[in-house]
Amino acid sequence: SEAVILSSTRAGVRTLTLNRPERLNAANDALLLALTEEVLAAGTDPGVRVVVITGAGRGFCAGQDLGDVSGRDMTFTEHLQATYNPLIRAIRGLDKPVVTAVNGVAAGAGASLALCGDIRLWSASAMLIEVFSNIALVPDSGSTWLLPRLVGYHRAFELMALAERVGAQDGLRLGLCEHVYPDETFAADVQAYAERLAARPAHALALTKRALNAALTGTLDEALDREAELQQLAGDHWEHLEGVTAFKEKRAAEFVRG
Ligand code: T3D
Repeated sequence: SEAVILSSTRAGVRTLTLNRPERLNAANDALLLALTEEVLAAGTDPGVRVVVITGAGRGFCAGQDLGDVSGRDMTFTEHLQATYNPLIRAIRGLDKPVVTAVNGVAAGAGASLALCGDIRLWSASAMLIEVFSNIALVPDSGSTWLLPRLVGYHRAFELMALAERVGAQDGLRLGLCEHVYPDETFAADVQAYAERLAARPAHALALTKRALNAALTGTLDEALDREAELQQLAGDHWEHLEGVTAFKEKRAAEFVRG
């Protein structure tokens, strides 16, 4: 049978495609474990500068495959700790930018996955639903942490309590995505965006991601100290010398080597 995660690489961009289109890419354990493994593998592959996560067919990810839950020999807690949580941690902890390219509906844990990218690109027909309350569950996979940081407590509660459907224009307005592209050109637009990101200084972006993620949970005082430490790592790296030299020579910096 075909792989539940497809992987391809072009111009430093590793694209991971959830591949259960007949189920709108609902996540079973095989898919979650394979995706986590692929994200971590992309992190250590020197040929990869940016990771894109997207879905095959008309959906992005419809969340937990509800056909897989009954008869499971794990508690909910055990299941989340074994599958979704390592995935979300792998993405946020990865030292490379992760773009979530939301090509269609993102529901439940699929919405959490859509939101946890460093850059979120939606197609015009993308839709996000905090669908958990429809089946009387609690939002998981990081949604309770991320969504209120994006839209505030009250809007987050409303979206979660009513499982309202957020379309692309509302997603843009609410800050759930950075850009919306037409369905017809979505894959090409995502690749072009990811290649722009891949041309940026990879080491500096890795430190930036680390600093931002830590800052979201800490104080200004801690952030100032962390910035001072990470700035040393950035400033000592060849990328910094290249950036400054290029500026002085009035040319574009070249951040891709080897
Ligand atoms: O550890 C744990 O297990 C807890 C973790 C929980 C994490 C979660 O994600 S809980 C939330 C689980 N997800 C849902 O409840 C979403 C269920 N799906 C929907 O509400 C709708 O499918 C959508 C709103 C996402 C899309 O609607 P629509 O009308 O565009 O498509 P559809 O016709 O409903 O779905 C197409 C097919 O995909 C259909 O199969 P069929 O009838 O053609 O054979 C449908 O059953 C299937 N599908 C969609 N979502 C799921 C699914 N099959 C299994 N699991 C799904 N989540």
